[in-house]
Amino acid sequence: MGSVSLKIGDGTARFKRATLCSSAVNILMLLSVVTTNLFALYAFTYSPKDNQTNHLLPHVHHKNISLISEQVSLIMREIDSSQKKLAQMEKELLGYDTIDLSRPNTATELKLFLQHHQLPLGKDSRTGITEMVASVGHACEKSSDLLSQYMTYKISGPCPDDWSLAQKLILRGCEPLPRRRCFAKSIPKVGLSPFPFSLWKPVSDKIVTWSGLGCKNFNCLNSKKLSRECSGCFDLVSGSENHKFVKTTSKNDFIIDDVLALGYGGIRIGFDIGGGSGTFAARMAEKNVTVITNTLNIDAPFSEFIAARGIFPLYLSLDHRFPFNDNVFDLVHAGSGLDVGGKPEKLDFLMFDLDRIMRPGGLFWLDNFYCANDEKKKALTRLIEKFGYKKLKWVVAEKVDGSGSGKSEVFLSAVFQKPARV
Ligand SMILES: *[C@@H]1O[C@H](CO)[C@@H](O)[C@H](O)[C@H]1NC(C)=O
Ligand SMILES: CC(=O)N[C@H]1CO[C@H](CO)[C@@H](O)[C@@H]1O
Repeated sequence: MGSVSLKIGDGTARFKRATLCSSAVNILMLLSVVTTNLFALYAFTYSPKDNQTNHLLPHVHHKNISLISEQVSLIMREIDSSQKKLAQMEKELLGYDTIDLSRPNTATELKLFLQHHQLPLGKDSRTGITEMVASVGHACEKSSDLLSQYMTYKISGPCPDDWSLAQKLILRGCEPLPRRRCFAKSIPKVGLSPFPFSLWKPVSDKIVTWSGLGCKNFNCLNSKKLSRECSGCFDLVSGSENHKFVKTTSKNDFIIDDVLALGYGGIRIGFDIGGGSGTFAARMAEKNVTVITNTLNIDAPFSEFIAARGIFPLYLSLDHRFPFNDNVFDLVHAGSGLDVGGKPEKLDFLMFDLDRIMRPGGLFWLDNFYCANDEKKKALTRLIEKFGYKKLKWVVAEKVDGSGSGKSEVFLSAVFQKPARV
């Protein structure tokens, strides 16, 4: 599902490139500091040609104040210009550049959207801002052709049927996307059931978009293993989906009631990453716990399906900082979707962000995390140890691969409690 996709696309590459470049930038920084100091040394030891009067101390003193201030301002200008040069070099090295709107073929709508607007009354005293700036992901610059294609449409007309183009941009790190002034294709959502019946009511093929997808109906999707969290996950009636979290099939499966009991009734809102078709949130909804499911539409209309069940889909890649304030969630649930691939730091950044949005005393439920090898398990364990969580449950178990290969795989399930850090 959504999270799996995060291994695809340019996300990883971007990250790698940035770390590679950082040492080059460090060297540049060092060089710049050394040059600036040498320059300063030179300026202060430099004596003017007409130094016959140097022995007349009071006079010299006067003279040099003006001379020195001249030199100092020269140095300041020099420092300023090298800093600018350095920033430019750093930008080029890291690939973090602002969007070049002067490029030919840049869509007019993009230029309009990104235009800065000065606040009419000057600086706002509460926020300190002086202008309104529209935000768009810096990596959009790398996909400027796709972005301009995305921003080309008839104003107030129907948008092109291009949600998959938008998702492609997001997966390349172009997130957030610019807003558009056109009407997205609308699909009549007929036959939605009232909550809570909606949680387990099969969703009609007719109320979701199939454009840009290989499958054109849910039957087709159910015959595929889309990810570890979703194999047949759109079948809410006859598959294994409706057993999840209420019945166990292995030692790694925890029952929702057991986990909620660990929170002593304090679990009211939660966040699920890699949540497949939203079954975790659905089961939690039955316990009166509101769960937001983070998802993209990778190979399937996850977002629409989850919404049709009457639960909250958050359409956001895992590369994006979560749009929640610190310490808000009572529970975070994640499975193999946590494995974002790439450098270990990538998982670090994700885990720290998940930790940030979880309140002290909140629970982190690691659910059937697939450990491809022992190193993976150790790396995750080491990382989680950094957070000083209290280990409430911990199960490492082998399961025979569901695809029928007979191979056994190692999974880790655990429930941790976030401490109150002071
Ligand atoms: C959920 O809330 C409803 C309405 O307040 C209540 O009737 C029901 O018993 C609650 N369910 C659980 C599992 O707590
Ligand atoms: C105040 C004063 O005498 N300033 C002198 C310092 O030296 C410069 C250059 O040698 C002179 O032009 C200033 O008149």
